[in-house]
Amino acid sequence: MSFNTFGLMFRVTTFGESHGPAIGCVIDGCPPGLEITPQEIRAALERRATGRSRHTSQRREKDDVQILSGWFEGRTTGTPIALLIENTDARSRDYDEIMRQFRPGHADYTYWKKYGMRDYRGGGRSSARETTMRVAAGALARKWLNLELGVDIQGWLAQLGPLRTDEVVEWDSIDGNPFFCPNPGMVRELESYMDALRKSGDSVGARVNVIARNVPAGLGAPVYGKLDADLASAMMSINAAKGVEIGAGFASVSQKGTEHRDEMTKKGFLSNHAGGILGGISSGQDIVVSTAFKPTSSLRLPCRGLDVDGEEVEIVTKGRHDPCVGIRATPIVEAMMALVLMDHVLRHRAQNG
Ligand code: EPS
Repeated sequence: MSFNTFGLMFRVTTFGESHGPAIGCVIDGCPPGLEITPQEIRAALERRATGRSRHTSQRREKDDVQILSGWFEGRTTGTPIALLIENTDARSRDYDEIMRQFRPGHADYTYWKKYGMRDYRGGGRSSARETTMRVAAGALARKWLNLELGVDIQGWLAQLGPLRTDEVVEWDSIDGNPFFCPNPGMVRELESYMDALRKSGDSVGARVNVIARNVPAGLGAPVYGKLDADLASAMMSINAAKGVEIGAGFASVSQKGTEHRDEMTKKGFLSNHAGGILGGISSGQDIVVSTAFKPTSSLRLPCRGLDVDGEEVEIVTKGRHDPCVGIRATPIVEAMMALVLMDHVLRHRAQNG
């Protein structure tokens, strides 16, 4: 049981480590005939890449994706699609000093406990690098969903540390700044906050939201295949994710039933506290998911920790780390939304025709 595969009908298996020779994925179950080019996948990857601004990791990867199979004359063939990206800018010596140490707040410790060994270079598969192939696979799902059903998926930064960033939402501005911030009036404040944070050597968490529009009603199954459960699982599977809310989420706790219920009229629902999902099945309303990302645990500020012999050591992490991994998470949550919806559309068709 190794669990590197995601989805039932649109199945994505990812492989590779941050500092290994390459990362890749195999997508099985993609419908034939989808027109897609490597350039389209590269464009999706570019939005997630490191080094796009001074506010993210300065590692420079080209993410030059190759399509190795399942694609002929510009279209998917229905056979397994293999995608591969070579790692070209890993600097493994940065990790020499923590080879035998566990960074507090990092998966170093639990990987060691589980496997009795770990690829300490760049965190191996616990690295944000692993999310690259989710975005690559997500590009196919997203395109298919849009062409087939008109589904439109958009993510945004909702909060960075203490700064709420979506009190004003201008959809067209999201891709025009390095934070995926929908409020152009907040960008300067975000820049100053991040510049000071980077200087201090610390890191911070973030909240990233995603909305899917034009999702047909009826996706998801009543009990064990709930659409919201699968979305929550998908978002929680992103490295550094610590919480997921669907619709009103934890705000539902303090709501009254009269407030939470989304009243229905001939013109449609009057609100969307359900986040587009009722009883695990899509209602046809927008699907809204919010994901919390923890602060990056790889810090140059010294802290107390243990080594593999159980000895107390002072830990300092070198490397080119993101001071806020949530800044790059918007394309990742969009990809996970696309992958889950695609899988559920195919599941729905398999049962209901
Ligand atoms: C990461 C640490 C940095 C990031 C990396 C995620 O890499 P390195 O191990 O080389 O210092 O650059 O992100 C990517 C390479 C990427 O493509 O997302 C980490 O510890 O998660």
